[in-house]
Amino acid sequence: RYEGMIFDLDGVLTDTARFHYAAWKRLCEEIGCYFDEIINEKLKGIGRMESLNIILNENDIEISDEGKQFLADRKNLYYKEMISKITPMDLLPGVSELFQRLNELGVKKAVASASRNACTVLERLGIIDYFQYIVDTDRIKNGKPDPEIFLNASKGLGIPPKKCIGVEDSQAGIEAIKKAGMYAIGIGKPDTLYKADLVLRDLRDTDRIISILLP
Ligand code: G16
Ligand code: MG
Repeated sequence: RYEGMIFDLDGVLTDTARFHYAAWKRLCEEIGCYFDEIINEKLKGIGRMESLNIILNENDIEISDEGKQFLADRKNLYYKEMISKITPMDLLPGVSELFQRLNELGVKKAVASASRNACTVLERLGIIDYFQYIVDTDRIKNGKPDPEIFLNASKGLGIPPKKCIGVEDSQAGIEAIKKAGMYAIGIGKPDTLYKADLVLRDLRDTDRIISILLP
């Protein structure tokens, strides 16, 4: 049986993925950059500065480090404005029920998000106390698809990777979970998350998830 579940935040527990998209879109419109859903897919689970680098690369734009910092800060300002309105109503379907079941079963939970805004979002959602461990992104040297963030979470929970299930909505995240040696549940579409062991539309099918946890 599995003893721990490690959750990504954006796109798994709440739909902040659309806020990241909207914030980048707004920035790109201001600076005359092209940005679409296809580029956005590559940014999921990827850190802020690396995301900006991907956008600038796609547009063949080169700018100074100070310029990049300015743009990344600006995007974050837009993003923070958007997440300031989050409430517990913004939890994605199935999350509350799943957490309750996991608590009853004594399954430990952690958050492995690349976002520096993760704690703010978890607090606004009212779920921060559900987690035994939240990865501090500042301590992670290599972002997803490197397994470091998930290995850190398993260590933080005190549960070996083999006994953990990781849940992700991004390609980079699924790759990270698999490299960490965990069972991977993808949230989204099977064609983009084909590396996952199981792909679900959301976390609503609690019975299915429990049957994997406790075979
Ligand atoms: C999230 C998002 C990414 C975002 C990153 C950094 O990762 O998926 O799109 O670029 O966090 O966020 P911030 O700019 O708030 O530090 P995850 O791992 O939660 O999906
Ligand atoms: Mg995500």
